[in-house]
Amino acid sequence: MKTFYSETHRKHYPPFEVFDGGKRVPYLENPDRMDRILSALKQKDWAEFLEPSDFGLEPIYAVHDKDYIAFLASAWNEWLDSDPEVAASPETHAFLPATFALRRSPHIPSTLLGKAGYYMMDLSACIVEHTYAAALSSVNCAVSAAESTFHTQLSAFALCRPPGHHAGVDYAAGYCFLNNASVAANWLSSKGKVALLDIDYHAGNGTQDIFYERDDVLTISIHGDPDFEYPHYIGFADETGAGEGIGFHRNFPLPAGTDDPQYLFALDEALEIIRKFEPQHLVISAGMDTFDGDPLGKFKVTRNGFMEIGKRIAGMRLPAVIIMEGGYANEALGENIVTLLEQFK
Ligand code: SP5
Ligand code: ZN
Repeated sequence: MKTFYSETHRKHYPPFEVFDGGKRVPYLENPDRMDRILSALKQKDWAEFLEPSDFGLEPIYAVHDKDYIAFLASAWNEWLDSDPEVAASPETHAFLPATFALRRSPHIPSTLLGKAGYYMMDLSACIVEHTYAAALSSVNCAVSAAESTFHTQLSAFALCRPPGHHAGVDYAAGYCFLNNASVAANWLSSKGKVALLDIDYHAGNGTQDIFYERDDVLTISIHGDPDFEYPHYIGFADETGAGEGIGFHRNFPLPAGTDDPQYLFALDEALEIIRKFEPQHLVISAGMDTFDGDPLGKFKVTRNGFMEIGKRIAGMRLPAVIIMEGGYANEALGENIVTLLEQFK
């Protein structure tokens, strides 16, 4: 299976994030995640590693707001220039706002911190010096995998870091800056209908926002109920699309403690909806944080569960672009994603 991967992600490694209660903790979405996946994949003879191609900004602008991209590109340097304390020890800092926009008025402030509160949704999408470069290379992995899948009609893997599914048209959130899966799905949508299935533990709010009013890309997310879980304000069952897109988004919020049988029951319903839609291509937002023991998750999906999930999705017989999202139980992460991928080869 073609696996698109770039080393560019390494320099995006914020020194901390902020958890509930204002607690500063080491950044959970770390480069070690990729090392675990790489070493598990390298033990398999079916994984073929490829550098992504550079697709430039056009496929990104087709999904994201230009001013938001300009903010991402310049935020770190502007912050460095504005604060001597940051400039004195940049490696100990991460750029985060301390205020958040309600977005009730159309005004986007002209200043750096005003923009930060507008374009950043929480305290885990920290920006450091090379965040933008890493986000661009992550998107390029996703589009490269989409292009490969389109040309070969075989499933491909985009080993993306940073992840993407929490990033919306004009905002960063939850370790995500550019929505890799959405850029790939939108790129594929010019070739025919696309279904995007999000199996990360967290609701794919960014993806939901991006395609909410479209009927050519069906989006489905299976996740921890936002009533108790991040991202809290989106991902409920009654959000099913708007305008042309009514009926083309579905959420499956599941309770804490969800185990393999409960998960697979929801998955089967999601796959049935996808079958009826008759897409040309499938995009999978593959987060492994549903795993029993993930530090950010409350589900109990097992290694065997990932095998069955992979089997059932692969059983759709659709060329799939599999995009890496979350998953923070690093010691199990490599084997978990390999177990899922193996079902597609
Ligand atoms: C891509 C992805 O999986 N992003 C997830 C971002 C989640 N950020 C959550 C922050 C809230 C942390 N709550 C910590 C509970 C630890 N027991
Ligand atoms: Zn997640």
